[in-house]
Amino acid sequence: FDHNLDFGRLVEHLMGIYAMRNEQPYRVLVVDDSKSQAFYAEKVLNHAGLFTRTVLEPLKVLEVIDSFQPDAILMDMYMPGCTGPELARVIRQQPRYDAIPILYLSAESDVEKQLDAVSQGGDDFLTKPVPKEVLISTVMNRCRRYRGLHEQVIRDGLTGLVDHNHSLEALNRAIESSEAEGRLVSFAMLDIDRFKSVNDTYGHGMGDRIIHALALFLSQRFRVTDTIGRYGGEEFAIVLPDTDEATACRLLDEVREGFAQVEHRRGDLAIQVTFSCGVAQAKPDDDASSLAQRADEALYLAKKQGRNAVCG
Ligand code: GH3
Ligand code: MG
Ligand code: MG
Ligand code: MG
Repeated sequence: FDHNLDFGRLVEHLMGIYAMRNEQPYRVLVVDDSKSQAFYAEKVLNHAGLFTRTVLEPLKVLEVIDSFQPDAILMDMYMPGCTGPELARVIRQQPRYDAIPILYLSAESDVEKQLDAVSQGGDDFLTKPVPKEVLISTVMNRCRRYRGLHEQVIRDGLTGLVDHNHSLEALNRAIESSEAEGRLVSFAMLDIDRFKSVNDTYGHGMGDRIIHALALFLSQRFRVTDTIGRYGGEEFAIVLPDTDEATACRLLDEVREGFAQVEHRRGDLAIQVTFSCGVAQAKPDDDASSLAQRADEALYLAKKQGRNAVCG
C-alpha cells in the first residue's frame, strides 16, 4: 500500500471536482491555540488546494470570519479563554453564520464529550490522529454543501444571477482590491427600455423570458471575473475589474447592439427589446454606493437621450 501515491491520487481527484465546477478554492478557517497543530492542518489542506487562514486567539474569530469569509471552520477543542463548543455558540449567535460548518479536530477521545461538542453547534468531530485523506475529504464535503446552500440563497431564481445585495458586495470587494493593488474597476447598470409596455402588450410570461434571455446573453459575453447581478426587476449590474470607463462603455455598447437584434419568439410573434446602460469608473474614495450612484446618473442620461444607448 503506497500511501503517498494514494494521497496524490486523492488530491488529483478533488482538484478535478474544482475544475469541473469552475469554482474558487474552498476557504477554511483554522482555530487553534497551538501554532504547530494549526500549521499541520494548514499544510494538509493547502496541499489539497484549499485556502486557509489560522486564528490562534479564539476571541478574534468573529473579526476574521467577516474578512476571510470561510466555507468551513476547523476548530480545536481546548484553548485558553474558551473551549471550542463555547466559541461555536458565539459564532452561531450571528444569524449569518448559523449555517457555516464547524468541524472539531482534537485528541479528545471521550465519546460523551465528543457528542456534547457536536450537539452544541458543531457538525463533525475528527479525532487525532486523523488520516490526511479523512481530514481533507470531510472538510471538502462540508465546504461543498455549504457553498451549494449559500449559492441558492444569494442567487435569483429566474436568472441564476446574484441578487442586488451581492452585486454591491462584489462591487465593494472589487473596489477594496483595486485600492490595495492600484487597479481599475468599472461598474455598469443596465435597464430594459419600456419594459412595462412589453408586459402590458405581450404578458408577464413573455417579460420573464426576456429577462432570462438578457441574463444569458450577458453571461456569455463577460469574463468569469466580471460579476453580473440582477440588480432589480428589469435591471442588471456588472462589476468589471481591471477595466476603465472607456473600455467598459465600448464593451457594453457592443452588447447593447447585439441584444437589440435578438428576436424573442412565441409562436408567430417575434419582438425585439433594447436596454439602456450607465457606466462609471471608480475614483479614489469611492465606495460601492457612490460609484453605483454615478452609474445610475449615467443610466438616467442614456434614458433621457432616447434609450437604447450607453452613457459614461
Ligand atoms: P424605462 O425605459 O424608463 O426603463 O421604462 P420601463 O417601462 O422599463 O420602466 P418602469 O420602471 O416604469 O417599469 C419596469 C417594469 O418592469 C415594471 C414591472 O412590471 C416590470 N418588471 C419588473 N420585474 C419584472 C419581472 O421579474 N418580470 C416581468 N415580466 N416584469 C418585471
Ligand atoms: Mg489546544
Ligand atoms: Mg427600471
Ligand atoms: Mg426599464
